[in-house]
Amino acid sequence: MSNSYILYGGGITRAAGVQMTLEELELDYELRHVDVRNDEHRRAEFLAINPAGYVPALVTPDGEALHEASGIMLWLADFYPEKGLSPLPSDPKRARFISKYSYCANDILAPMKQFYFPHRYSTNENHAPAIKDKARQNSLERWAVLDEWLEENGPYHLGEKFSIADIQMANCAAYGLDGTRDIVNVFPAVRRCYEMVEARPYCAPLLKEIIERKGVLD
Ligand SMILES: N[C@@H](CCC(=O)N[C@@H](CS)C(=O)NCC(=O)O)C(=O)O
Repeated sequence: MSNSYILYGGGITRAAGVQMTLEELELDYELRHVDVRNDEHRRAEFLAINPAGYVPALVTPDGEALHEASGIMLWLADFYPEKGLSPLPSDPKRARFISKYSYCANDILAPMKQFYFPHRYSTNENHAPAIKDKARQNSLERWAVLDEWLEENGPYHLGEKFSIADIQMANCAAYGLDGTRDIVNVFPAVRRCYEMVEARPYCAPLLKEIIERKGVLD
């Protein structure tokens, strides 16, 4: 059995948020690339680790296989409380943290996924352009809500305190919609938070990689 974590992902996927969390926690891990463009996530070998057939998946040193990026990040942050990447349940900031963290995992991500994969949301391929347009509009509306909130409560989701909520948000913002800057260029408080994450030595290279490779999935 491995003494370190094994992260399945790589490329510009949600695995980057988990990887940034592992880096910030200074944990040993091995990154195993799963090439979703070549359907490696549908192979039996990977489905044995995550039957849902998505990256990321994380195998813990105890051999437990976890999936769902936001759940994995939250578990890691809570499991290593000394690093302070999430407020503990007894901390008054936990309520705000969970609320905003869930907003990004659910409401921000859902329309972005519809935007990237519009053909998955109708049996009629002619619908794809309209689905994409509406998803863009929905996405911008949801980012606007977060932007307003960060404007009042930022720069990080927890004010002056960095957390995995910022990692998750930066990971989404880096993808952008049509281009890699079309979220951060529109929303100033999102941009401020994003740039603070981008300035962190452990997060910087992974965000840079997303931006450089973004074109691959477009
Ligand atoms: N709910 C999952 C979704 C993960 C997900 O959508 N992963 C993408 C890469 S970012 C994937 O594996 N896509 C392959 C596919 O959709 O076939 C999570 O948040 O971890």
